[in-house]
Parts: sequence; structure tokens; C-alpha cells
Amino acid sequence: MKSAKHLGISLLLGLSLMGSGCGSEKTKVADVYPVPQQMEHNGYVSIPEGGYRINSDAAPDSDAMALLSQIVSLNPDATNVIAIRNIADEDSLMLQSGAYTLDVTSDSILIGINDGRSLFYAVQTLSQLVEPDGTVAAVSIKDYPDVPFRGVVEGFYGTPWSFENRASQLEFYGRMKMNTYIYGPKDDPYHRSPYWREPYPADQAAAIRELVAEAGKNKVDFVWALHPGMDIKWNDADRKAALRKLNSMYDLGVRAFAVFFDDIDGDQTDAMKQVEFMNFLKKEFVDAKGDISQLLICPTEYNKGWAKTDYLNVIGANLDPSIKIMWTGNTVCGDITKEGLDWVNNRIKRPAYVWWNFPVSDYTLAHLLMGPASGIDTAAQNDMSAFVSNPMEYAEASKVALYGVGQYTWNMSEYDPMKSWTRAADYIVPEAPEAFRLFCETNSDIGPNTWMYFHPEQFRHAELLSRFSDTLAGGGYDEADAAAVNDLFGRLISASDSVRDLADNKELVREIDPWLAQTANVGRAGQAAMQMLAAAKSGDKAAAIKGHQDTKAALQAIYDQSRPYRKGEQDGIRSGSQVLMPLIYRMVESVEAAYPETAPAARPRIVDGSVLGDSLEAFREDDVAGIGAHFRTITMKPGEYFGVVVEPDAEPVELIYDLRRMTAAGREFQGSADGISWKKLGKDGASRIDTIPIADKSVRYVRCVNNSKDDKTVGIGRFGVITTNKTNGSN
Ligand code: 14T
Repeated sequence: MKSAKHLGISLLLGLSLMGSGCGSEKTKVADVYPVPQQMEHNGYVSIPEGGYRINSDAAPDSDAMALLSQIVSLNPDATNVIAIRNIADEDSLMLQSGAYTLDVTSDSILIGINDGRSLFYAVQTLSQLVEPDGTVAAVSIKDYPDVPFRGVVEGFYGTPWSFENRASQLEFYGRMKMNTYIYGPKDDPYHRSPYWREPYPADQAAAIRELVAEAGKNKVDFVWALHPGMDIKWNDADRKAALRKLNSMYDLGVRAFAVFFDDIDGDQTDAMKQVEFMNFLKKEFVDAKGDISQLLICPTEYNKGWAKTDYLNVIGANLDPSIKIMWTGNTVCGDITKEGLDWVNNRIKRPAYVWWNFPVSDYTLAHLLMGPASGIDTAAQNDMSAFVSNPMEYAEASKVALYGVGQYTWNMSEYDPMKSWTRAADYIVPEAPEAFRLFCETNSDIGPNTWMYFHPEQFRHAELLSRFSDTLAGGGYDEADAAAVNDLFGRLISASDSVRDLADNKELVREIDPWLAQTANVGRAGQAAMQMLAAAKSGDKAAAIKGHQDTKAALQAIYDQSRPYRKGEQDGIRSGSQVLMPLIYRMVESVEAAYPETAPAARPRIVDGSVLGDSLEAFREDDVAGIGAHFRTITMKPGEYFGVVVEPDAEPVELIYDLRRMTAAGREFQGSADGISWKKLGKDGASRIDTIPIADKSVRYVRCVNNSKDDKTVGIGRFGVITTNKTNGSN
């Protein structure tokens, strides 16, 4: 079905047929994004001097008309016509909301529509066909969405987007032909606990009213989400409270709703109670109002990894069939696959409403997720009712991934993650697209995470970098590759400057500023390391030692940039973390091996007898000495432990850890001066991420022991000691 409808070849034919009217010397091919389902292009024609007069069966959508009047001049006395007609097509794909036809010839423009959204999208397309020289591409387009609901769920933990961020997003969704924005920021207390039952204060209510209007202008459904699951009681009082709240949102103009039951526990997770609540809302609210466009639930078991009970079968069988069910895939954060959707759809008895947790970064705050929107299955079109993406708290920066989501959801078979990513940079920073691309590439590593979610970094230079690194590991050194790698490091510095200085989007620059600085720092450390290595390879010991010092200083600049952000969940500011930083460390280590006098006197190590064995090396990074196991899951038998020993001259300040899947009961954090007699450290805060002060300054050994009678499972993210006295280790 999909292959026949792509008439890409006619684009090329169109070029040779050009010549009627003006613009005949153009060799340009009309370029519409998202790529239409069918487009024939027959050169360019002049836009008539007198503009166009509108000829429409019914009153055309006023937002679409406002946009149209910005593109071409509209004049009731014009001879040339823009005719707007209802689509009379037997193909159900062409009868969807937003589907349109667009036929541009030298004397008229014919637009076929189903609704206001159709007209708005036709005009969005037309705006991309008009050239600055007064010509317009003569096209014949048939276009419709592959996925009925497309867009974004503002569903992350962290600072919610600002009003300006959201307004800019809504306009962007309109351009990308995305029709859904779900409002559900975890840190809005009126969305979640404690105030989900309360109406918004007047100023916030006014802002939401304005955003709903802005969404309407862009033909975006503003879906307001309620998150009652932290403390809802399954009783009449709370049913009424929910109705009251939804009514207050309705009064602000909201016409689409969701209820989120994610990340909760206890009685509130009961499938049948949730179903009864949702079915109640369907009957008493949605049906009563009659003009609600979407009602969704985010289930408690919202990904396969967490689907451990009959929960999904229960909601699948009992939830009103009109209520759509959200789903993040096989894990909380990961790829979206056809197989994974088949699995859930069988249980929920309807196509899943996909909630894709990308580029959200609330679980890996040191990283920006600026890479391509990849790992979304282009064969899954018929297995989803919707696809919305959960973005970063950085709204403008998120547009890189969302740009790809726009193409994926509109016309999947045309989706190529790299192509969309490349275009996204042109679109978002047209003032310095190549610089921005390099920045994005260097800030695309997700970092170690519980979900084992992985996106590649430095993908365009992967071959060069791995060859250079492998050669280095084997004791070799290739001059030409070294020059290319050095050049790449140099470009990180200039790219960072270019983006900061040239990008018109100042909000974007503000959001990414810490990473712009860090990217330049990585470039400088890389260049220092290349100089060090070149000196070492040429046998110039003095220069190598000097280079080693310079590299250490440049690495310290990276740590200094990172440190102010290294609080609680936020593990600093990381750029180039997957490929470039390890490469720099490898260069440092190779020089330290060649000139032992440059090597640190001691390194931190893993405590003897650790369950980790020698499968891992301890690291020293800035003032932290510890271990990081990329959240590898380890089971400790009673009495087993893992831990770290800091360097002899390092004085401990506190233990810092990020340990997942582990309850505090039955574990103990202990310190020791000699690795023989151990004492319990301060109180275990029982949280996943925490620090515990180390009062006894003679402590050099720190460990986590299973002192229960049962096996204990732990995902080791970070476990280390912050010290005052930084020894000069590299990694
Ligand atoms: F509702 C869900 F579909 C969902 O994804 N919920 C949250 C979401 O708000 C968050 O942005 C996302 C990415 O971190 O993951 C979910 O939140 C979690 C999930 C966890 F497993 C937060 C902490 C967790 F340990």
C-alpha cells in the first residue's frame, strides 16, 4: 500500500517539464517537511500580481486563513482563485482529520479538506512551496497522517516548561503537522499531588487558557492530564473532586483529557479501581460534555518490564473501548518496536497510545539528548493509535528530536533518522547548522542508565575515532588520523563558539549553555592530549611531560564546569562522554605508561573480596574516587559486599551513591581504616541517590554490605567517596 503512493520519481520528471511561466532556470526540487504522502512537482509558476480570491463552500478556518494571508495576498477582486472544497474521496485515509489535497497551477490553487486542520496543513505545506522571488512550486499533493495522534507529552520530572516555551512548541507542532500536546509536568503540584483536587490559581489558569487558545490556532489538541494516583481514595468524594477539577479545566477551554497512574504504589495501583474511575469519567464527563476529543489513561504497568501481574488484561477487558491506553515500550526508556506493540496490544485490546521516553533526560541529567530520534520502528504504523514523545525540560533543545518525530508520525516509510536529524539542525540553527550538528553529535550519549538505553555518540566520525583509538591501544600511532582527530577537537571549540554567537534562538543558547562550555572544554582537553601524545610518540620526553600537565589542567577545567551542577540527581555536565572523553583518558594512560613519572602515585581500587571481583576498575574523577557499573544488576548473598578503597593521601568527606533496585533494609554502609575492622557509617537515608558524611577521617575503605539473611539485588550506578585531597589520577 505504501510503496505505490510515493511518486518520488515524478519530482525528477517535474524538473524537465519546467518552463511554463517564470522561474524556469530553477533546478530546485520542491522540498516539503514532513514529506507528503504523494507529491508531483512540475516546476515553478509565478504567483499572480493581483493575488487570489477565495472561493469556498463553507466559511474556511480562520487560523488557516490568517496564515494563508501571510503567504500570498488575498483580494476579493482578484481574477485568480484559491478554491477550497471538501474532499470527496473513497479512500478512508484521505478522510482523516488533517488530510488534504493541494493543486497549484499557474492560474489557481485548489485545496481539498475535511476540516480546519486539513486547511491549516495545506497552508503549512503551501508556505514551504512559495519562493522569495514571487514564484510557487506547481505541485499536486495528496497528503494524510500515518498516525492519527502525533506530538508531545510534557511528562518529565524537573522544571516545567515556561509559558513562552509552550507557546513556541505549539507553533512548532503546527508546522510539523503534529496535533497533540499533553500537559502533564510531574512538578506541577496542580497536576499531581498535593493539589490535583484544587483549581489552578487565577494567574496560572489564565496562562493555561491562553495556551489552549494558542493550541487551537495551531490545530493542536491541548490534552490536560490529571495525576491523582499518589493519594486518591476510591470513594465518591474523590470522584467528585476529579470531576470538579476536570470541569475547571473544561472552563479554561480544554477539550481533551488524560489521567496518569504512573510511578505510584499501594491501593491506588488497583487495575479494577482505576478502570471504574476512568469509566465513570467517560460517562459522567466525556459523554455529558459531548465535545471531548481524547480521553487517555497512562496505566501503572506502562511498560513490558513492569507488566508483572494481570493488570493489563484487566484494564484491556474492562476499560471503555474509547479510552486510549499509553505505553512506553519494553522498558521505561527504550526503542519502540512492532513486536513490543503486538505484545501489549494483545493485552489491552486496542492499539497502544505510544509514550516514547525520548529525548527526556530527567533520569540522566548530566546529559543533553541531542542525537537523532532513532530506534522507532517504521513498520509499526498500524500498531499504534498515537505517538507522543516525552521531551527534555529544555524545550528548544528538544526540537531536534521532535523534528524527527514529526516526520516519523506523519509519513513513516519516508522516515530516516539521520536525514531528519541533519535537517533539524538546518531548521533550528540556520545561522550555523554544521556547528550545531557537531554540538548535537557530541551531546547525544545518554550515559549509563538503568534502562540500558543507548544512543551512539560521534556517529559521523565513528570510524576515524575507533581506528585511532584501536591503533593507540595496540601501541601504534597514525599521523594522518592524528591530524584528523586533532582537527575534530579543534572544531568542537569553534562550533561551540559559533552556536553561542550566531544562533538567533537565544532561549536555545541559554538552555544548552553549560554543555556549549563543556563541549569546548572537551575540545581543548582533546587538543592538549593530542599534543602530549605527539610529543611522546616523537620521543620528546620533556614535551610529553609538559603535555601531560596541560592535559591534566584541561581535564580539571571539565571537572570545574561540571562540579557546580553535581548535586543530588544531577551528575554534573557531560559532553563527549561515550567516545571522546574515554579517548582522552586512553591517551593520558598511554603516556603515563610510557613515562611512569607522570602517573599518579596511587589509584583508588576495589575492596578485596567485593562481589564485583576484578571485573571492574575503580575511577578517580575530580574529587570522587569510586566505582560505576552502568547499573549492572548484581545479587549479593548474605554477608557479601562491594566497595572502594581511596588513595592513601585522600581524605574522605562523604560517601556518594546511586543504587537502584535496593531497599535500605538489610544493607549497611561501612567504613574502615585498614580493610579489616569495619564500622557502620552514618544513617542510611534509604533513598536511591544520596550522600552520607564520613566523620572519621582515617577511613579509606568504604563498602556496602548485605547484612540480611536473604539475597539482595542491586543496580550499581555510582558508589564512591568524595575526598578533599585530590590525588592526580586520570580515570
Ligand atoms: F508515565 C509514564 F509513561 C512515564 O514515563 N513516567 C515517568 C516519566 O514522568 C519520566 O519522565 C520518565 C523518564 O524518566 O519515566 C517515568 O518516570 C520514572 C520511572 C522510573 F522507573 C521515574 C523514576 C523511575 F525510577
